[in-house]
Amino acid sequence: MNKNSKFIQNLSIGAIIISILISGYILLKPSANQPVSQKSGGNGDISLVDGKQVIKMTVFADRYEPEYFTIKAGVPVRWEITSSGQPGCDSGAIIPKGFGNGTIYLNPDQGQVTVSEFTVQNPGTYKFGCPMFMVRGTVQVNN
Ligand SMILES: [Cu+2]
Repeated sequence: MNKNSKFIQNLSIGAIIISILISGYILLKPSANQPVSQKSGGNGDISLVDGKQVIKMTVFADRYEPEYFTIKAGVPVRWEITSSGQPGCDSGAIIPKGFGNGTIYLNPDQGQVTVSEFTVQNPGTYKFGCPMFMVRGTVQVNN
């Protein structure tokens, strides 16, 4: 093997490694881009207004943002759900499991806010999600 073909071989190996790195970056990017609040609990998004715990959440085609809330049991909750306008299975309805007032039907138009009010009496970890439960979120209810 002469010097030139070895150089071309090294170049091809380098190109393959770079493509692997780029595709890996593209594949992992969505999770790496999650706001810190989603990973650490998102409690900063909850404020107490007129004695109600206000949760603000936006529905995107593939996720809720934030997707994790911590609230207190026995204190009324006002859940303000904003539609991003992105089409998705989750843009039509939210199913709360074991809390709230049943299915929450959303107006999927961009900027529309749907409000659901309820009080959770029993502490625990509750899930909510789209009708197929592929897009999910969590409400942690503490004493
Ligand atoms: Cu779904």
